[in-house]
Amino acid sequence: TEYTGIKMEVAEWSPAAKEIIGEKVGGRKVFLVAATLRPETIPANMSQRYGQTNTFVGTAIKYGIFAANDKEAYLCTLRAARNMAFQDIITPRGHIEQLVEIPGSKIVGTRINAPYAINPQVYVLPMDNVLATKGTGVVTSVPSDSPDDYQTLLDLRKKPEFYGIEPSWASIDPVPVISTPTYGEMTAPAVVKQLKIQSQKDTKQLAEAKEIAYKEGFYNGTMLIGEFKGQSVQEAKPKVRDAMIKDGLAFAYAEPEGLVISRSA
Ligand code: ZZB
Repeated sequence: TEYTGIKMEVAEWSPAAKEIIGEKVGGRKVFLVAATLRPETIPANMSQRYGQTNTFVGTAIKYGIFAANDKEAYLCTLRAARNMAFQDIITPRGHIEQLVEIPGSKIVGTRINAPYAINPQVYVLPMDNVLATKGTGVVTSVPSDSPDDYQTLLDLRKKPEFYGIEPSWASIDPVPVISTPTYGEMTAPAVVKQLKIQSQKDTKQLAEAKEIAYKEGFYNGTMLIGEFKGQSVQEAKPKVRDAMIKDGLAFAYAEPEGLVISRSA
């Protein structure tokens, strides 16, 4: 599977994370790295990143902060860091240096850097259905186009105390990025409604919703925003990806096929 790894610089750690991390990352900048198959939903340049309203981690998942080089460190699962070390993302090749081990539950409440015009304060929030065995274990949230992200955002807003978050952390509304003929400018909310999905626990229906949203976005979607506004998703997708990679905001991240376990499996 060919993902795009999205780099999101930490602006301020949660108090719990701060305590664990201390001085252990040295002078390195730390980035959460999210793996996505839909880079076109978060078109970014140096000053803006559209679509993203927050980032998700799994509270029961163990993460690490790994030195990428002398200046940067990446927060992801150990499994992902190992893969990165064989793709020249983490150097030297094949070698990983874990600076910190940290449970997902402690990362919640961390704020990521958003020098973006639209969403200035983007928080790390908990999601039940994050798989430790896929991608980096960090998921960038695009509730306009991802049914899982949209439903999780609704759950968090309904029960912030239960999920251990401040209501304000989940206050950013979905931002329209792609329009589709069948579902309009908010594909994920429309599909969630159509399938009568009630919570994150409706995993079967969510898998179906994801399938629908993927297909509709890819084959019939048009970009509403950013440099490639007006173009079809099929056309814009590789261009958005290449532009973000060129600007140093993302990198190509692949996973060996046999090791990928899909969430719907
Ligand atoms: C942003 C985004 C925007 C995504 C969207 C999807 C959609 P798949 O197809 O099952 O391989 N993801 C990545 N890693 C994980 C993980 N460890 N656990 C759970 N979910 C994860 O799923 C790949 C997508 O699932 C990725 O692309 C990521 O969310 C999430 F508008 O990134 B995506 C219709 C989907 N729309």
